[in-house]
Amino acid sequence: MNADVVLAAKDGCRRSLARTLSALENNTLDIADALSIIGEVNSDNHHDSTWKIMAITGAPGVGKSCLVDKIISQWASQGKKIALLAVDPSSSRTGGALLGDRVRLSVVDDIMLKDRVYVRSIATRKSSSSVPAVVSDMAKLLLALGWHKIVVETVGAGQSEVRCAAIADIIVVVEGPARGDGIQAEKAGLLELADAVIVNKSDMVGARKHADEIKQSFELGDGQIPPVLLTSAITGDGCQFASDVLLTLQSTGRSSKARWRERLLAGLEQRVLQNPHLDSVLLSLAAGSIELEDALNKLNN
Ligand SMILES: Nc1nc2c(ncn2[C@@H]2O[C@H](COP(=O)(O)OP(=O)(O)OP(=O)(O)O)[C@@H](O)[C@H]2O)c(=O)[nH]1
Ligand SMILES: [Mg+2]
Repeated sequence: MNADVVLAAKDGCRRSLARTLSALENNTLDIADALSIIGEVNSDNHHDSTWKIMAITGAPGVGKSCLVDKIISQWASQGKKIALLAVDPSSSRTGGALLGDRVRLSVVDDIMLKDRVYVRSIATRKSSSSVPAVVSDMAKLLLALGWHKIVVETVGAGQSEVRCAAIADIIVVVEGPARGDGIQAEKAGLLELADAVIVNKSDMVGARKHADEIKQSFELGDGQIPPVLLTSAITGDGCQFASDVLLTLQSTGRSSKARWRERLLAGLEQRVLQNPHLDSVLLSLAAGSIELEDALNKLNN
């Protein structure tokens, strides 16, 4: 990749930014090289001791995108520059994004705010890197380019998506109202990672009850209990309060061990995927000439 494109991205050219991020996604640009091209940027990030990368995750359709739209608008109107990385659950079988009909964020059409907001979808099915590694590299690049806060929206279903959340400094889990079949995030293993929980769709019946159930579930465990907030991304109820709470949210001690476990596993996966012998080891496994244990030994160095 041409260094001029990276430098143009640094100068604020959105098209060059998109190309630079694509190059990270396609493995034609290494994050270390990108950072050295950019050099030290003059940003006020150094004075901000709160989180840099926040993940918003939760079951499909709970209203993550609508909520992100509201929250980003609040922060952008306070002068923050926010980049949203929306991880598209893509299928390697169909080769396409499953959710083609993502909601369009109103904040990107807001004349006053759009210069402070950048939105990028990530469908990394073509990449030889693991998805969390790509998301993490993109977030690092955007921070180096002077974006203040990176928000990663990822569906909290499936291991790879959960690991995308684990690259963040703080994780916000979104739930919908009670459906009578328990806490969705708990089933997906997300609650242990949560630094805050938002029960969205508070305009619908069962939201308050569900928030109480989640609080009770936290009280049964040990460690610091994260805030459990109610919002309606449609009416706007609770969104201002949620934005304020999230902006200064600290990671809880109880979530950090779970987060490091996911990061560790993602790192091991990345190491295997980038091993130059992967292809030949897979062929040997398929031919039955080596055992799984041998393959693991070959790849794990
Ligand atoms: N009643 C009500 N509907 C909502 C609320 N927030 C979102 N919705 C609706 O829920 C649907 C899904 O919203 P999205 O924001 O796309 O949900 P999401 O969690 O981002 O969905 P995926 O990205 O597909 O997982 C849309 O039809 C929204 O209009 C809310 O607070 N109340
Ligand atoms: Mg969404």
